[in-house]
Amino acid sequence: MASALTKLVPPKPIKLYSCVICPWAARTWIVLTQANVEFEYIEIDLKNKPEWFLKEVNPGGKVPTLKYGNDILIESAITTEFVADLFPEAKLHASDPFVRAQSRLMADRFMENVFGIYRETAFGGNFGALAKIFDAIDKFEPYLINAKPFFGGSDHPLLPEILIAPFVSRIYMVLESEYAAKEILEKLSTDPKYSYFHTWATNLIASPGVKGTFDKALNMAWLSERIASQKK
Ligand SMILES: N[C@@H](CCC(=O)N[C@@H](CS)C(=O)NCC(=O)O)C(=O)O
Repeated sequence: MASALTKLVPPKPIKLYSCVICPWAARTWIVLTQANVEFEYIEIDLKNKPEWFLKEVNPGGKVPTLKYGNDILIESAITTEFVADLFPEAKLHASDPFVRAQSRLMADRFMENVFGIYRETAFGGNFGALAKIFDAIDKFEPYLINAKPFFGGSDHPLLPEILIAPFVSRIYMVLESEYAAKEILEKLSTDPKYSYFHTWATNLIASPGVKGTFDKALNMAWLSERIASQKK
């Protein structure tokens, strides 16, 4: 991983158009932060998108949008991989091709099994869906290989872990909130069956790139507002 003191300077200036409550944008924000890249962060109000953003940056209007020199890149999986490829010294890909393939499989399985639970709670207001987390972990955990503390024994999260990190932090945020049945987090944190997943997830949430880009209070306020508007 890059030294905390030395910023990685990209060949062309990088601007990240993002929004603090967007988990997709968080992927790119995390990778830039973790790799200690020099970049400019621009917050976009998605409820009131600036005209200049739509006209001059991204007519599609979505975040993340990454500007590299004069070129525009979109789609979080692509912008995130671009940063990892631009800075090989940040070691965001596993060096062993098999480990790299497995880590991608792990992220795919996570998105297939765990992402839906986040969507049901944050967008559907169905907090009962959180009980499905245990079955989802059973399906995803076999691919979480040698996560000590991160995939393949890495001392920092690898790209596939960064892709899922925004959802891990948000699911834990919901589990810690008044909306979730308390027993779920209690079981996750005390039952030995889930200790491998829970330790990995806790380490991921605490890793500097993830922690430094996740404003829990703001995200919680967004969620509460959403739930309140659904009740109206
Ligand atoms: N598939 C896109 C999804 C990005 C996305 O949906 N971003 C949302 C915010 S979380 C957005 O920009 N919404 C504004 C809009 O759709 O107009 C990615 O991975 O980058």
